[in-house]
Amino acid sequence: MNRRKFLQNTALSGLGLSVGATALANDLKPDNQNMDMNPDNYPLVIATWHVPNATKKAWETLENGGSALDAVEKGCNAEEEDLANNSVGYGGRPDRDGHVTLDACLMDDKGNYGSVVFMQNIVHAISVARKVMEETPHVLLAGKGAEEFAVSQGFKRMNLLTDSAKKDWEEWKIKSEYKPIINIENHDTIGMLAMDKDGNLSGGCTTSGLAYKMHGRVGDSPIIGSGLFVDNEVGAATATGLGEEVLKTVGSFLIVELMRQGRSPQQACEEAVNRIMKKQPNRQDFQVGYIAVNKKGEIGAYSIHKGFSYQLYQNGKNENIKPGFYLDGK
Ligand code: SD4
Repeated sequence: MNRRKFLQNTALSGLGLSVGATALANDLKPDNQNMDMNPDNYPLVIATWHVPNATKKAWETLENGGSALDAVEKGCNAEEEDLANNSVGYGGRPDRDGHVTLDACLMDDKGNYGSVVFMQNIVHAISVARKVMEETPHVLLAGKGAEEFAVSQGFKRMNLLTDSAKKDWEEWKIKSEYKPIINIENHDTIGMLAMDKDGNLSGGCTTSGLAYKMHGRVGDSPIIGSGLFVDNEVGAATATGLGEEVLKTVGSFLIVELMRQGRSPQQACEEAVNRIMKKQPNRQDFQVGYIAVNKKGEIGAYSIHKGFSYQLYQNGKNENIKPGFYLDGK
């Protein structure tokens, strides 16, 4: 190559580079530039599954002047103390050894995060997570340490294994079939996102995890970026379903980052489910569901299977909605 050609090529590839860099910068640009806020859409509360009491509690908290963080905490508390909910708090199904172990986290509009994992004997795991966030220099406490911290903060110990959950577990033990496959139709880990009247976002997620899991197993729900992620400049997302699959794809963070790059909440939720299914083309025996909201107060939701629903409290209406799902028509 003669010197002239070399210089020409270098100039061209330099040009290519700078054009490429500009395109990349544009691609990565938004945060919430171009994302006009739309006060008609908020305040709002959205949560995984059919949880009208929880969204009502959260909505009332906002109406009474509480923050979005207060709203998700109070909303999630409602499910934690609900005996009819077998996937959260009191009444939650135990692990294979008969222990109810809880995972929970929350995240506020300033990017603060608090979490407890594998905690026993304290019903309001999400409130303990909030104490971790606000009262300690840490973000995540586990097991006995989380329980002892909770007691030091005034939480009362109690046996979370109800008679009916114990009976189900004893029946399960007869066969002890351990398949960590989540029931597709009926589980109700609560992931909740709230937007206050000024458009500020917070989120929370609380669960007793998979029924009859191995003792010590922790799922996606309390892990930042997997079960929950909030970025007040962009939006928020939360997950339910088989936590192992959400963890492997860092689903909630992925959704928020896709929204940052300009995707709608719906497109972002669909892409997060697609990423899971792409890696598991031969497996359809588990459920994952996502919900998301962006700074405009637009909503997205998507799951693998039929059966997932979400609860939306917006403009004074508390509705349960069934979103689209990946296996529709497949
Ligand atoms: C977990 N994601 O521990 C949770 C379970 C769940 O409704 O969502 N259940 O894997």
